[in-house]
Amino acid sequence: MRLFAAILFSDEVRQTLVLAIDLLKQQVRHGRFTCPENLHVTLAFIGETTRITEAKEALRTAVNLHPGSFPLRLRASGRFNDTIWAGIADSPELSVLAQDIQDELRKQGFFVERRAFRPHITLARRVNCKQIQLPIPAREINVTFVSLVKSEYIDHHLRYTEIYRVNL
Ligand code: 2AM
Repeated sequence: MRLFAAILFSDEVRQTLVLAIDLLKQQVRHGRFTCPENLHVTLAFIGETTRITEAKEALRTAVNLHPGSFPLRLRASGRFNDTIWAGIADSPELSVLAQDIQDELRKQGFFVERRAFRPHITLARRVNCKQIQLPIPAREINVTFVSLVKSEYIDHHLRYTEIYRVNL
């Protein structure tokens, strides 16, 4: 299955992001908007694998290196080409957590790309608009767990399912 490690959100945080997506929908003609249950921050992309036990072990080991839950703050929106995202304010805890998860996955033999970690929450892809005005409330998120998430296409829709969770 196709897997990634991520931070998932409470209904309240998702609601804030859904309001931003609604605002975005008013400004663009086309786009593939992230559905509320799929909103997340990717910490490490694992890709196609059958080695689920090892992926869980890597997540557990990395999380055990950390002192506990920590706050994140939503930040202004931005874009990579035609992808629109909500930003995350700089967080040493988040960067170290993502790095440790990636390192533990590598120790377990997974290939994880060494690209710079730029935490974001994808709100929409394939958006055809030059300028967007998308304020994001600077709300705080308390991160209390990390998830292993399965990604699949069902009836042409992207579905993410949490298959494992480790509390911080
Ligand atoms: P995103 O975090 O920018 O939205 C599941 O596919 C998640 O992993 C998506 O959230 C996606 O991007 C991210 N992802 C997909 N392919 C990736 C890759 N090759 N490297 C890093 N992240 C990837």
